[in-house]
Amino acid sequence: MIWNESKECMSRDEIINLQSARLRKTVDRVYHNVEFYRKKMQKVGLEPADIRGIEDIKRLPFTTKEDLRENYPFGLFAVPQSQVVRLHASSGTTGKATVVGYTRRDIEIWQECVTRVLAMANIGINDKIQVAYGYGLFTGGLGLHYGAENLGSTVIPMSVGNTAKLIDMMEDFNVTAIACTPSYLLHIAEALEESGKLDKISLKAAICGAEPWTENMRKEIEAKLNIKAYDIYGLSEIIGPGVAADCQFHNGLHIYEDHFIPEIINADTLESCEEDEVGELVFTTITKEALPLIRYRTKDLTSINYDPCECGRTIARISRFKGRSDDMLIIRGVNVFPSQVEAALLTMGEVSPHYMLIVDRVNNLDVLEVQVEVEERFFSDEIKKLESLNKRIRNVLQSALGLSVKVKLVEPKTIERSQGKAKRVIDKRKNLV
Ligand code: DLL
Repeated sequence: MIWNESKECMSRDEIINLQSARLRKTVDRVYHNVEFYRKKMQKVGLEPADIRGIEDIKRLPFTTKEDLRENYPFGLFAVPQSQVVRLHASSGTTGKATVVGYTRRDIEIWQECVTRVLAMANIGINDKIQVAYGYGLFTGGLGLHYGAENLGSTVIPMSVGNTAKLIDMMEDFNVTAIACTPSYLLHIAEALEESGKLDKISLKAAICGAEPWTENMRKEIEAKLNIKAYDIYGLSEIIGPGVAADCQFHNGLHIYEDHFIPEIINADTLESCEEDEVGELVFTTITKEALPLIRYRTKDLTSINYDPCECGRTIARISRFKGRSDDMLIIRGVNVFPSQVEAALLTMGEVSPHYMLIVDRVNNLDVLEVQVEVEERFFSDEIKKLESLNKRIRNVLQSALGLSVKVKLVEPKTIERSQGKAKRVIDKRKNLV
């Protein structure tokens, strides 16, 4: 039995009718409550009544992260502060932090979305789940926490920072599920192996997200830990984790279309993409009260498909993320995403999923060096074996990227482990003038 069949298995007509009604309400509310939207709509001669349904969504102007920054902290809020029960904020590493707010109803909706994600991963009241996303302004910790509590699972609010303790509790409490970034889960897997506790744990499922990861990485994690790993997507601006997630068929991430209308656009022309064509994901929130967002450009690159899934859900699916448009590296004119490197590396049995991309400019030429961790034994073997592995990796990467790269094989544990979002790229060109 699917946990919320009535919301996830509607016919396309029912979805469109529901989205249209909610969109009309949202547009009306932002027009009357948020000066920013009123001015933007007036500029293009739009009134709320012009938006009759989702067929008119394309007439509405886009919203961007810059708009949120320019209206920092609360300029885009659509309710008075007295109705805001919680604030979260992005880290602001690339500029001023973006602040997001929630009414009590928003929190309930967010909670329900995360609950649906967990139910989709077959997690229930008999599960004990360690939430090992950061707690605090980041939406990962509290987002997963309340979703799991709402579902009725037993929540262990680990946060990040103490892997040894996490492992002890995993063993002592018979933890059955964990929510954390995929890179942190790899680190946990490594630590479990080292401590000899890998076969003493009862873990069966992981809910991983907050950063791009490939299908190969998902399978690698499943094999290492003998568990099922699921992909959860979300972003603070839209609500936090729980905007979309995959089911047991791992055939794309189901979007909760009763709350968020997705669009895929060509980032250059801003025109809509065809079904299954990769472009930038855009969301309009249709139930959020405190911070409704109209056609918010996520910068995340994916494609959309409307065919019903094998699991029975009819809500649209987005494909695994290729990355973010601002993560794309241009190396000697070739577009490279870190996810392509990861996918290619993990097709080879002998390399670990720990890698780093270092981009530099030498004699006016871009150079991409890929550092990859390989097992200790390669370093103790004769040098020939190391050279031959290096060559094989170079060839695999060259055919995957269409670009020649330098490969540096490094010893286990050389590449920094992350407990939150992994940093996989060092672009030294940014420091050049
Ligand atoms: O990362 C919310 C979250 C927490 C999602 C826990 C999943 C689990 P932000 O910090 O605002 O929010 O970052 C959002 O992270 O636009 C994507 O670029 C990236 N991202 C999130 N989930 C995935 C995923 C949280 N499953 C940004 N796959 C997004 C790929 C992801 N990228």
